[in-house]
Amino acid sequence: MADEQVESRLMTYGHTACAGCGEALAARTVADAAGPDVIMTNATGCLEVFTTRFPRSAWQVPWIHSLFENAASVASGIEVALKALGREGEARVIAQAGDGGTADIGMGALSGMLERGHDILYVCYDTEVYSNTGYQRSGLTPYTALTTTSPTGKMSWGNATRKKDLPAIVAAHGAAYVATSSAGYPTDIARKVKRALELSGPRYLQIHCPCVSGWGIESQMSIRLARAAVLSGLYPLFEMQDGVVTRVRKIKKDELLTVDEYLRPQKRFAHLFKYTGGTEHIKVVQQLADANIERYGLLD
Ligand SMILES: Cc1ncc(C[n+]2csc(CCOP(=O)(O)OP(=O)(O)O)c2C)c(N)n1
Repeated sequence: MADEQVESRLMTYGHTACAGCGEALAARTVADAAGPDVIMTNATGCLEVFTTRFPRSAWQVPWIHSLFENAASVASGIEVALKALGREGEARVIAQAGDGGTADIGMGALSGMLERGHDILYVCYDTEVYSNTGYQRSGLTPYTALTTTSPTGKMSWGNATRKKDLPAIVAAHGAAYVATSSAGYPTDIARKVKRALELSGPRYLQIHCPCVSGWGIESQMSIRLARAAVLSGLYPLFEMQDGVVTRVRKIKKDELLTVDEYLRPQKRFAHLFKYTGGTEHIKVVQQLADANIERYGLLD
């Protein structure tokens, strides 16, 4: 990373995230890349809780939390208020939420924001689970992951559904810019935030963020696993403008990993390696990764 981004200026010390939290790393990268002339809204969730434990705040920019479901609506109100006051040149508006706040309960508010064409960058920190309330599944929880509401057992191999293709859903609204990124690649996050802020209209950035306690991993594994998701094809990194994929992060042949290497170190996938029949489910996950590699042309 560039030197000036090593020391975070805009989301600073004083927060209470777990060691190795992907969301904290991603959020401070977003804040520093965006710069000080922003107003941020935040849905209820880990990021809100760990950055603003009363009486402290880790945010050095104007920041507001209201409810779990309405980060996009509050941001919409701020954006039109700035326009009404003739002050839209003074600050860009960024809405932030977790995957539950985005793909589930905040989906309607996000859809409205996109439909009305607000000039907002919406950032979804995708921990693939409701981290803040004890690891319930969300619409972005991957196939077979163990969560407290998709338990494993004789009748269940964990989460039975696949990840909702939210970037495609957002793009179908006619969003100006849609991108995915990963806490494993902070320079990629920073570049995409800057690119998004050069554009106007509704923009969406979804960042894959390891959750140490929710995924059952060691803190020091966080970045390595975020990268393994990308390098196996399970979490493709791409950019779309006006509905068309304009750029992907290619996987070099010698970087390519099997999904095994991503799944195995995580307790939420331990059942796949422990019980007879797990191999069949790992094959399905590998097929999902292969389909991404094909769809986005990820291999060099
Ligand atoms: C209407 C409403 N329902 C439920 C909650 C409880 N709640 C607060 S945060 C949260 C989960 C947040 O998960 P996510 O959006 O994925 O963010 P994360 O904590 O993973 O960053 C839930 C269920 C709430 N605050 N408001």
